[in-house]
Amino acid sequence: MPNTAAYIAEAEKYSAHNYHPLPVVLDRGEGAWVWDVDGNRYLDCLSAYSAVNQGHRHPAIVAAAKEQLDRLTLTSRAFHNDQMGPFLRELCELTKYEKALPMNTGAEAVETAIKAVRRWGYRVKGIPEDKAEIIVCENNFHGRTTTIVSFSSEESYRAGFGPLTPGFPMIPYGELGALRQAITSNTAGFLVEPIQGEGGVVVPPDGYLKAAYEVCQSNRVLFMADEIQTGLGRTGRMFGSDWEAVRPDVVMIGKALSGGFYPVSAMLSDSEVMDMFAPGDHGSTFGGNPLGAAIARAALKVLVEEQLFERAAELGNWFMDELRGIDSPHVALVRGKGLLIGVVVRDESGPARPFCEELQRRGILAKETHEQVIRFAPPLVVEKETLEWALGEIAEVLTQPVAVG
Ligand code: IF1
Repeated sequence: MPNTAAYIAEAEKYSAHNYHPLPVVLDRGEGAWVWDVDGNRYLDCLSAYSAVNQGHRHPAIVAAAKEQLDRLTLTSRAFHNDQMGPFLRELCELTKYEKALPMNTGAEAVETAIKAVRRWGYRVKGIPEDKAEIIVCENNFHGRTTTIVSFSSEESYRAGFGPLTPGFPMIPYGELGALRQAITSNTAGFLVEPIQGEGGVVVPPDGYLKAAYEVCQSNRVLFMADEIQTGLGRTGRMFGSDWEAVRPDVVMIGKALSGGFYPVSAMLSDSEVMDMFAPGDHGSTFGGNPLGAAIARAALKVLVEEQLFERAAELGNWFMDELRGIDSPHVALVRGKGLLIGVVVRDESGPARPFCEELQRRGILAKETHEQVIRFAPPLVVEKETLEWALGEIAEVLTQPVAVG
């Protein structure tokens, strides 16, 4: 049986080198836990970047997936299927939007929103042809398509992939004045993450989202919230925007919409925006397929029935306080909301990566983001006792005298 090194060598040989994973090869997961090919157990503190909020292989989602696999997997949108309608109704009832457009990946949901909002800009707001602008924030992460990387502020995401898509003025995140200044009569939308995930778990100043929403509203600019990472309970509410009682005009969700079983994403809005699409204008072979829809229905049900939003809020508050209580020479600050938490490592202590490697040796999988940030985002079903154990390990790793590695 091949061992860890052999699996890694094989992947290195045959895959594009677009990742630098931790040296662990996983072959099983259950709840908050995953196992590697050598039988070692780890607490998953990444949750596949918040896709497995419901925990690995949640039994209710497994059951729904199996049942659907035995009936029908894909029809394409050329025909109706008996899962998509109920899925979209349940999703709209839960999120209180009039319409939902199902896609697969997060990036596709963002692309869908960009298309809808641009068209709304032309047809409803009256922006002259090809002049529509969508304001974005520095340090954003919205996906990897050529259009989306066109408005990334991260050089390596863009370099060599041009020509880039125009129409995305960029402003600093969290600065209201910059938003006011950037808006023109050609501004159709403002695209923002309620908390910047990849950006290093950056929480904007209190009141920013609410005020930004109001600025958008008074200028007829659509407020577009990328809730792909912050949504569906991760921050302790259904949406990150809920913390400031903002109801975005357009919401993008993905990741945990399927509990990590299958790529399912969606754009949510009311009819005024969604009705910009007519037959043939947009679509996807797999979007709205019965397997994905059945899985997403079960995944949403788990979030509600197990009250995972509330659980993330409670556990997250406590966990973040405990992390802040660790007297570490290496930690600059701890920030986040709910169970989306970033521990920022001081520059003098070196990058976050060696801390993640030491955590791995102790049975905790966390991934660094932006060099200096260790991200803790366990599945929302994680037990408090498990986090208590993890805190002991984390405290030891963060209080070792020299940066480990
Ligand atoms: C990778 C990051 C997280 C997202 C937000 C859209 C998307 C994402 C707010 C696109 C995706 C993923 C992509 C994944 C790593 C991961 C990530 F570090 F890259 F930024 F979570 F923090 N909007 N984020 O976070 O969704 O098309 O991937 O389904 O390796 O690119 P997708």
